[in-house]
Amino acid sequence: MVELHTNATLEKDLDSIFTSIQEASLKIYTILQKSLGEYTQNTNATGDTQLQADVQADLILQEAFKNIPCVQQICSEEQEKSILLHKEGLYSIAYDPLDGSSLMGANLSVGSIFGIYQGDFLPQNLVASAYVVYGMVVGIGFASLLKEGVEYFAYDGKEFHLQKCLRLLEKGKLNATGGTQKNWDKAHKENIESLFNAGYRLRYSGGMVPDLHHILVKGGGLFSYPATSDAPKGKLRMLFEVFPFAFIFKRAGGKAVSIQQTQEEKIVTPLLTLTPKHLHDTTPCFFGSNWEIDFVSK
Ligand code: AHM
Ligand code: MG
Repeated sequence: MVELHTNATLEKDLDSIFTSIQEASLKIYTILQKSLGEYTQNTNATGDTQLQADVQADLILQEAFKNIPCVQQICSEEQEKSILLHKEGLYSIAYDPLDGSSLMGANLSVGSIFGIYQGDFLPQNLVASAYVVYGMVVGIGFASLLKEGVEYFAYDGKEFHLQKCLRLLEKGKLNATGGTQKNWDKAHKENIESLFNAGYRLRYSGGMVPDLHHILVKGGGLFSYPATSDAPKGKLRMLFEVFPFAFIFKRAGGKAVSIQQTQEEKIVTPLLTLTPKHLHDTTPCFFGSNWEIDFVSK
């Protein structure tokens, strides 16, 4: 259980972390504007070939968090192990420096994702999460235990301005369907098909950050990255992608679950109750407004 420090301390600490994320996001955006999505010869801990921009974004964020004394440790999708920064610090930050970077060559939006934990990297310890969308503008979604909803800020060329507080309706209209369709199980196929039959529209760019941001901005829908026959534990990583967005969807008034379908039963688990065994563990994941998550959980 998280023993919450006084709200004033948490507010001050989150403020300095959030300011660093804002500053770092602008540096990363400068790199993206000059990049054509060039690959390096290296692979990361999951075996993905890294782009030059993945490596540069990771270094920018490492440097940014080094300057914040309350950050004890960080771990990045691009690093095999966590890195100790300040022994006396209270927070652990897990981040994906450039999610969806393989889309850069197609000039599609990409993002950064941050989970801010008070204590160790366990979902129950999350006190805040943030995502950055690098699109036509740099936009940042931020949620914490201090406020309801998800604050969305956009950069106007000089500074970040609060645009709106994102909250989900009970039910939406968008359906973002991840994973290779021929490898979905029968139950998942049927659920996705019935949503389309009920009038849901496909919205899937292949970038988790813009796809989930789209659902948050439009007020609801479903994003699914299920277990598939080739990836029974899904693709998306708990610490860097899944937990931060599960926290965000919860703060926005929605739900986030993992679903495992065996021949006998369907096991539905709230994402924020899972325990990763390794930093890079993955899980099937479903994010959405309440109606859609209840529908796929039946
Ligand atoms: P990455 O961290 O290697 O960029 O992969 C994560 C991305 C997510 O942004 C997106 O939701 C997913 O991979 C798309 O995968 P797929 O192409 O299998 O649908
Ligand atoms: Mg990623």
